[in-house]
Amino acid sequence: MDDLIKLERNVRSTYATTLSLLASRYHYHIPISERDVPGLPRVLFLGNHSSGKSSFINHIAGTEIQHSGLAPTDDGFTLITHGETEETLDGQTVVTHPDLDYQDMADLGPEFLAKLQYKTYPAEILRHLTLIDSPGMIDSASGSQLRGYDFRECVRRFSESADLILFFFDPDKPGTTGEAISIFTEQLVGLDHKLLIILNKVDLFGHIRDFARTYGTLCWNLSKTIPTKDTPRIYTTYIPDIATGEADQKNTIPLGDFDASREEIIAEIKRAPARRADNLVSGLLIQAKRLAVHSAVCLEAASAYNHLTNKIRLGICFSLLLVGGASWLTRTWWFNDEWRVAFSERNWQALTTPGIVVGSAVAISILIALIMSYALRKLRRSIISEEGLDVFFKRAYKNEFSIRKRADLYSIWDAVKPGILGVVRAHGLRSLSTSSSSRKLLKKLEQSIEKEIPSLRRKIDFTSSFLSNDVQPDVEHDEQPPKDSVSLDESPAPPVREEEDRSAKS
Ligand SMILES: Nc1nc2c(ncn2[C@@H]2O[C@H](COP(=O)(O)OP(=O)(O)OP(=O)(O)O)[C@@H](O)[C@H]2O)c(=O)[nH]1
Ligand SMILES: [Mg+2]
Repeated sequence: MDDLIKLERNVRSTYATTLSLLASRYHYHIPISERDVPGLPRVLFLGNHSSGKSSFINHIAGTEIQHSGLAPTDDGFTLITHGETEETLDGQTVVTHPDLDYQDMADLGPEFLAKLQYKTYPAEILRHLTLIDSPGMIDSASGSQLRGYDFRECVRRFSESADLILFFFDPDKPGTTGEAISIFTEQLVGLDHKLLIILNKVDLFGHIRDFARTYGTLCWNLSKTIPTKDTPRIYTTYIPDIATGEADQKNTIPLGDFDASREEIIAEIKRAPARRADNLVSGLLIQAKRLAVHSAVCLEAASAYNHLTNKIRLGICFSLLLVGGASWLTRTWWFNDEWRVAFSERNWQALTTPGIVVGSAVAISILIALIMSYALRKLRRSIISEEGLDVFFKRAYKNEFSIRKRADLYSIWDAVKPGILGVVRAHGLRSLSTSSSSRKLLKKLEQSIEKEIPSLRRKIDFTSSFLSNDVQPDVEHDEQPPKDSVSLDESPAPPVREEEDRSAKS
């Protein structure tokens, strides 16, 4: 677990040292949620009511932490993690406790906090994880009125910060409930990489036909709500401690395969820290690559613009020098006695020749100035158009494209282009740095994309220690709790994370 904390620190320091300065120079916004979910890896249990979420938590913890029952049982979220003793904290304390990383949940409202609980239990599996139990979903169009808080928003928040989401169904409700449908189509969009769908209580099927019918109904309902090409995998399982009595009497389907499925789910739960590590590094890598393309194209466009404005400036200086030189060389022609006398006598007719020369010189200068400003405006407009930026993108990566087709670069470019357009429109091309220090920062970023960032993930070995632990409670262990878990009777330790945060931000 120390490895994961170290990795988090390394990821934060890479954000602070390699990314943030370049990002501020090119007005690149690094989304906070993608880079920073503090605390232990989180596993979120979602699903229809009475589908067995709390029972599954009790099963993997090896003891009854959560109440379970046939009627809707949980009406609030419960955060369950390791502690030397069994303790329960209320929601208000959870969001104000400096050592717990849930301060951002405070704005979900007093009704949500009134039903939020934080439980510690000395179960070994919880040493490296926080399990989040949720209220079951119901078939009500107005869930928020029923619960008193915005359930969907809470699900969205917990889902975004979770490393694994388990979505439970049971044979009674293989058709998704109203709430489940809207959560699949709204709150869980884009999170399918960390979503496992579970059909629980399969021991209740009296016959294989019933199982097939229910499984088919669930697939059908999911295919309508999850907009992916393939039907998602459904883990089919049951909880043995609960099922035995009934299964002995009426079970006609062999339960062996479902045991294997349950073991797979538990293995995935134990893999949550590894998922967290992967998510941290891949999130950093994605941001770093996007920032590199963003900065490279900004640099290219700003350099081209500066190059042209410099040329124009040089042209103006050259013309001024030419005019000055020509005037100097022809000074005897300009300042002859005849014109001097005509000027003092206000005899404009006699000054027609020099007047025409001066007038045409001024007219030509104005014309040149107008043409140049028009050309500059046109150039600026062409740079800040999508097509213009495409040209600079290709120019910035001409070496890479000359070697092979880089589809990955194009997909990053698609994600980054709207941001660059916004930046040049809002801040202008002049605001973008073209200094050698910015080029050095970009080079450093590109080097860490190649070597340092991928090597962060390699340093961790998740196959050791906690991944091989049994799913049994271990009340009498002597080890100290990990740094992230909280002993509730102790006075709060210094908030290490906040310090890190501050240093990362600075
Ligand atoms: N036969 C059988 N019963 C189960 C299984 N899992 C859970 N149950 C029972 O189903 C009922 C509901 O279980 P809970 O764990 O309370 O379900 P929940 O999803 O937490 O429900 P809510 O908190 O209301 O959302 C309880 O009576 C459990 O004993 C299973 O695999 N097989
Ligand atoms: Mg429950």
